[in-house]
Amino acid sequence: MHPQPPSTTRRTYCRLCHCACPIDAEIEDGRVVRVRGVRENDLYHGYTCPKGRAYPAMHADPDRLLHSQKRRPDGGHEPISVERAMDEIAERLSGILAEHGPRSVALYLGTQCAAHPATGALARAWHAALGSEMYFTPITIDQPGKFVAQALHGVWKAPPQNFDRPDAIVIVGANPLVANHMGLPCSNPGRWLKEQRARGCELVVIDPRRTETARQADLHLQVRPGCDAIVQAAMLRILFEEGLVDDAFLIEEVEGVEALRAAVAPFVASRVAEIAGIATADLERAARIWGRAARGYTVVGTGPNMNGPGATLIEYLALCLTTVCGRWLRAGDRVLNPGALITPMAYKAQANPRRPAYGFGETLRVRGLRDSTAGLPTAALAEEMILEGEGRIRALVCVGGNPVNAWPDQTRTLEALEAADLVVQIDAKMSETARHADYVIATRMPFEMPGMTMLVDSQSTLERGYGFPRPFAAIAPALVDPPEGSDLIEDWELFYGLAQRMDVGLFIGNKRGMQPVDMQNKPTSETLFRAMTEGSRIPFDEVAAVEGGGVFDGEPVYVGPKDPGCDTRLDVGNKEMMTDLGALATQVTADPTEPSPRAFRLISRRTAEVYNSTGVELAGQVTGRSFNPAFLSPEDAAALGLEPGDEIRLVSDHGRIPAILEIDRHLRPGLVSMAHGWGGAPDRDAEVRSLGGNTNRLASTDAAWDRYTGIPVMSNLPVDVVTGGDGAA
Ligand SMILES: Nc1nc2c(c(=O)[nH]1)N[C@H]1C(S)=C(S)[C@@H](COP(=O)(O)OP(=O)(O)OC[C@H]3O[C@@H](n4cnc5c(=O)[nH]c(N)nc54)[C@H](O)[C@@H]3O)O[C@H]1N2
Ligand SMILES: Nc1nc2c(c(=O)[nH]1)N[C@H]1C(S)=C(S)[C@@H](COP(=O)(O)OP(=O)(O)OC[C@H]3O[C@@H](n4cnc5c(=O)[nH]c(N)nc54)[C@H](O)[C@@H]3O)O[C@H]1N2
Ligand code: SF4
Ligand SMILES: [Mo]
Repeated sequence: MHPQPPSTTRRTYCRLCHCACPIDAEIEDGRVVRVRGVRENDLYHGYTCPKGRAYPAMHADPDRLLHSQKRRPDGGHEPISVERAMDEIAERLSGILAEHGPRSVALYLGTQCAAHPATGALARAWHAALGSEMYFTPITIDQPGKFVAQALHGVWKAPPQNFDRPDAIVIVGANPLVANHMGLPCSNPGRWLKEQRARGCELVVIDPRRTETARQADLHLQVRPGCDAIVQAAMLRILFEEGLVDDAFLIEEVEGVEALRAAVAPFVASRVAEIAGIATADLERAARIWGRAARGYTVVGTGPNMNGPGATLIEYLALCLTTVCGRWLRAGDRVLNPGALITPMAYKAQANPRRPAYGFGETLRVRGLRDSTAGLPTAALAEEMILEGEGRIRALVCVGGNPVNAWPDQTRTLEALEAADLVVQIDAKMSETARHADYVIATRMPFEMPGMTMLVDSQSTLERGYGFPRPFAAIAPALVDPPEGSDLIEDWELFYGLAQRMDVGLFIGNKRGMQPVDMQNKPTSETLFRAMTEGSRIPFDEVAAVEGGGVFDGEPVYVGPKDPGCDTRLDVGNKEMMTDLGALATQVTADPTEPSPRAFRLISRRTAEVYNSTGVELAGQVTGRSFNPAFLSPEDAAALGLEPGDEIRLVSDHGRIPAILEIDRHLRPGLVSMAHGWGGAPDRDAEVRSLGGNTNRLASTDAAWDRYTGIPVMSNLPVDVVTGGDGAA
């Protein structure tokens, strides 16, 4: 299919994460053996990261799935041809639908289906054709507050100032120099940051750990976890008090200003600093850096979003910080990144009409949770699969996600997978979730499939502190064939195959319109990509012609003036948000210390060599460490008499896990910092030194959660560190 000389180099882009770094892939004997960044690319300047450089090894992993699998009655798996698997799955799903209705079939689209945008599109088209609303994504266990807060605050019809010449950047609980996600542009983040700081831009990082990003900051507030809302409220108070707000913008475009001013009044800097464990002068300085800058952006990452209750408020306050300083583009401003593969947008200097934020659509049977602008709460999905009775979810189809490792409350997730009538996992390896699935559909990996950057493109235009700084786009063909003797499909082909067998039609397209997918003659990835990019700002062929992708500025795009008579406004005084802030104010003025019998707080983090659970099995080859350490401060380790490499257990109110201790001198005492995505089910606890431990067994979905989005506490979780592990947790 792709005849190639024995050794060759081809330019493409990396698809492991959203950054889409251009790479030169060295191909030997039909396998990608090495990737290198593209130095001459003037956005990326040769940038790649450790996990991206390990991607060829992940493709070549001897444990990679080459055939789909079917579970045997004894719990093990045996190979099955993918066509046969699709026949059987379609038949079983049809039976479940006939007996229990569309709600009984849930779809979960995980993080590893973003590289090929047709996967999500066809999966959703198929699921919608079944009539089911039970559609879930990791968004609701990631940063769901972003979406709900935006709906409560209102959306400006033009981008934020973002990566265009910022003078101040405030990053709250994100570490973009490692995660390459929120906070710095997808490109060469370190180099970009240096350039901005050389221009005089100041970086403030708010994080309990002196992260790689914090070490580059002008000011690091090493806060106690869980203090982000009160810190931001104190910053807002200072901005109002010192006149560091954009009065003209507030008068013209914003409502709720007086409500916000009153709500932040109790958050006196000295008191908040005391609670957050930082210096008052530093907190004041952070507010002044932000308030005095001419331009800038602020973002909140996953850490604060995983605080559970109050997570939406944290995101809302970040929007308030943006809006009170008027950091949105105005009429006549150039939009540096108007997107490339998305349909052109008309930008205007005005607020969009507000839309419902949460509490609409489908009602779940647990905890009264409902849909929100972030989607149905994934943290309730396992319960929905277990809870008997009408409306129970009986089948789960899961693409490029790993519920057993990624969902909060691992024990309940395992119970849910056992309780289900049918679990179908689409994966490239025998992940923990695959081990518990009835069918595992083995897929091609990205170098064996075409790819397109459309999903990042569509998000980076309006988000704060996220995405490409300029309209970067890439479309790549498959580089190599799948391994010889394998029976692998592209993920979307499963949904096409099921739709054919279940006799339902599929539609694909974009904002401009949807078109039916040909169900007689199977389309190619390219046909699907073309349908999705029809009418895009930059034509498909223009992007596809540039190997490894490029920046497609096209015609310059400017923000237009406000519509005559438009009276929609942004809202910084949303009633519910002000009520939530009021509850925090009571804590600040009284004694805020929540008594916890547990000595430590477990906080979330990411490490450079893996992407959630993708790559954990090869981590040993990348870093020499095949587990996710539980990091403690040197002081705490010494006090407990522990040495690096010691096996410990972490115990929460909800569960216990084994872990291997490591020292992090950048960590605030009183904390355990540990990455998620690692470890196995409890039956593999003895393998902690080769698999790591799973932090999600410590998290409960129903002890405390954000009432808007359902996200439970996944960071700032009370735990004890118990010494003397014996392998079994
Ligand atoms: N290498 C690598 N890159 C990744 C991933 C990966 O697994 N590995 N995952 C990808 C995914 S899915 C996502 S969503 C993004 C996430 O991107 P980020 O949000 O940047 O993720 P982290 O690096 O975990 O940064 C979270 C930070 O929050 C801090 N933190 C924890 N609790 C609190 C708190 O209560 N308050 C404050 N202020 N800080 C807190 C932690 O110390 C940590 O430094 O990264 C993506 N990129
Ligand atoms: N405690 C705690 N829990 C968390 C987080 C946290 O910080 N702390 N972070 C949360 C966040 S931000 C997110 S986004 C979620 C992630 O949640 P998920 O998306 O459910 O988890 P991943 O580990 O990213 O799952 C990726 C799966 O894709 C498979 N895979 C790898 N390559 C391919 C491929 O080429 N094709 C296909 N089809 N599959 C492939 C992997 O083997 C793995 O099974 O986890 C959340 N869970
Ligand atoms: S940051 Fe790393 S994983 Fe992400 S696209 Fe670039 S090289 Fe690949
Ligand atoms: Mo995520």
